[in-house]
Amino acid sequence: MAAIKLGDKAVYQIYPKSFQDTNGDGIGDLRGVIRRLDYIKELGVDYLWLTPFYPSLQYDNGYDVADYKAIDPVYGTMEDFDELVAEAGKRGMYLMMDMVFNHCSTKHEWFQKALAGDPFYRDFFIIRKGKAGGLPPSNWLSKFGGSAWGYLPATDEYYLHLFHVSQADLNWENPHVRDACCDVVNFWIEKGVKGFRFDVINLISKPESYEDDLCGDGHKFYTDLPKVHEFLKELNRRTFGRFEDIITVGEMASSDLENSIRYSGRATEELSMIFDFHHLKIDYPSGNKWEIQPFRFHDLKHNLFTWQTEMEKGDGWHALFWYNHDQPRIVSRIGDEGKYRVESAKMLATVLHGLRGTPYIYQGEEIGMTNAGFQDISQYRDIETLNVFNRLKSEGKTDGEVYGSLQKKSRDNARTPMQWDDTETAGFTDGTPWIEVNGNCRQINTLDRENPDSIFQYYKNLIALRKAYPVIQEGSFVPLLEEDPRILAYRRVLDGQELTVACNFFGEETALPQGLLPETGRVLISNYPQEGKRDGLRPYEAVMVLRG
Ligand code: TEU
Ligand code: CA
Repeated sequence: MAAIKLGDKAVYQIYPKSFQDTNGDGIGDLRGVIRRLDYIKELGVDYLWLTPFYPSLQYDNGYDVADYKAIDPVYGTMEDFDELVAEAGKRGMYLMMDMVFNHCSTKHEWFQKALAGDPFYRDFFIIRKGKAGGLPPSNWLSKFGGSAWGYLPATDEYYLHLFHVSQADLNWENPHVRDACCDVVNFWIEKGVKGFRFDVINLISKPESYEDDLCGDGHKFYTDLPKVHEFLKELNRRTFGRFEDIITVGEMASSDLENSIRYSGRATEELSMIFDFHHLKIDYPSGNKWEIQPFRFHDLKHNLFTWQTEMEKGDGWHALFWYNHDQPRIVSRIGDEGKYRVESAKMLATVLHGLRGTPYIYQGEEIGMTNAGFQDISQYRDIETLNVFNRLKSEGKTDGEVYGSLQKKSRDNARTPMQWDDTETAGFTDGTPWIEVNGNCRQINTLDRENPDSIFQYYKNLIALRKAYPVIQEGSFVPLLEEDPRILAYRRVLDGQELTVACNFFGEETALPQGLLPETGRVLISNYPQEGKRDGLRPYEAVMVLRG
């Protein structure tokens, strides 16, 4: 298993389609990433996770992979890729590839051969007869709406697709599927890739029989099945686990603590770390993502505290993140995208970067980018959003309700182009961007990053602090002020050193309990000038103090 240290690393996530276009077709490309490597390097990160740029029909923006070992011409060539690896390497940064192994595109040759009747490839997928009365094998729902079973008229059968109808689930019980996936990972390792992110990897094991879910969408039948651990151990042993310097992260959809600890524990030889999403479900407590609810501070705090404490006890390891290409921008979601945008962006960064785990920064987070603010369905691109729009409309929701929800929840919120400068297309493209640029690029862009008060400098400083202080890398987590309605505070402790983090999550000043911040401590970072005595926290104030 990789013996590589995780606590001093940071990862930058790139959504290539929206990062930097270099040929004027309005779509970001690999040469665009190469062009911006110096910018990324300035931040001080170690790894670049790029979401999929393999050949794909782009129904799900590349998560419908049609060939795992090639580059989609829209993004560039294999030579561009090799150059990217080499250029990143010169700057001390490594690539993390996105491996989408729960499903592949129905245009992938495996599925095409299965459709043509090849029994070898048929067994790569989960194909079943329907139930009497023209019903699919079970009532499970796809994550993007509708049945999770796609109909195959030629044979009157169904194939499982937990996501879009163009994404057919792979049959991990079949050893040839596992061989093929190992082969893909080894292919990219040979190209110099040093990191892997495994898409919805806790869903790869499916039950022996397909029963109806009488009280849900079916996810309890395929989430965290015991065999996932076996499959991951095998993948580890046959691919990345043979090397000391490769890191891995599993995207865990609704995984529980016990399984998360096993996926990421050092002793279990599965993955280096996991993304869990429990801290982001705090604004749809009833489980319906599209319902508008204010975020519940107490739930957020309780969630972070429980997972930090329990993961440490079990020796699991977290990938720390506020959002990614599937989630709204965090400053719009639980910060303040208006008056206190800068303060709240820095505050949220402080909370996250002080925690135990490896921090991930999503492109644009380091300049405090906000939600898209799209007002019309023609501006949206995401398949999930388009499906939900139709569903909500057919349920009789008003335009106000539907757009209210999309503007807060759509995945497109995080997918608008990176805001490099204050021009009309934000420096992203010379052509027409595939998705509209947020008009606030006039004010929010990378041009002010030299300013010592910029959000960019703040992120840079947080990453540098992590690299400098073992207490941030390895310290034990101690929750503080569990019941305080406005402040999130915790301590990290290591070898007599004590790091205290205290953050005000709201736009009003709040009292700070006496003695919480050590009087003798040194302020490592804060989003406000620190002088005089501390008896309160200003709006969205964050402070990190070290003692010892
Ligand atoms: O996401 C998996 C996932 O469960 C989500 O975060 C998903 O966006 C959500 O369920 C929709 O409500 C991963 C990828 O990150 C995502 O972009 C892909 O669409 C998905 O897998 C399928 O490959
Ligand atoms: Ca392009």
